[in-house]
Amino acid sequence: MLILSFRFSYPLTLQYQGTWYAVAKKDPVGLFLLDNIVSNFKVEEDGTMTATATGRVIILNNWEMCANMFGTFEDTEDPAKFKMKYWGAAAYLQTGYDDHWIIDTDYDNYAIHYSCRELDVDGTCLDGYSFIFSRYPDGLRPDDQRNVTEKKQDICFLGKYRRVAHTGFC
Ligand code: ODT
Repeated sequence: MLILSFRFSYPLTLQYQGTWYAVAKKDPVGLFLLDNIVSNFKVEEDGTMTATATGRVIILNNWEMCANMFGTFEDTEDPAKFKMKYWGAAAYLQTGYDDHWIIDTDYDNYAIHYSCRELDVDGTCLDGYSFIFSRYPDGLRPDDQRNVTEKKQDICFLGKYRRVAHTGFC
């Protein structure tokens, strides 16, 4: 069962701005971003949050490239839960409208993102993805690692993550 508790209050987004490096990822069905994934969050003048993301993808029959992606976020009643509309710089890249939940962050070191695209009849997640973000490309501090492991368990994704490499490809 998925039980989440959020400890954020407005404005989550201001401190969340800036660069985040994906260091681990639980893939959804139809995996898209492979590695070298870097996101940059920004709060616009009207207060809405936007983000860009780059990452290595393989599309169109084995064509390897860096995808440049853009996203806009809609607030919900929960300050840590957003809806994310996203699209690519080119028409052949993915588009979508996903949940974008921030499970936990300390703003300065780590953030845990979660999105369930499809729920099973029992309320568990049938198809979802999650990113573990760090402010540093080489990973999480040991103190944060412990906390992140606990949260992976809370969202029932423990053991389902793979490491995301940063090789300089993008
Ligand atoms: O890579 C996958 O398998 C699925 C995820 C694709 C979503 C890519 C959308 C990027 C849009 C702009 C940046 C947003 C940053 C979001 C951070 C985490 C969730 C993608």
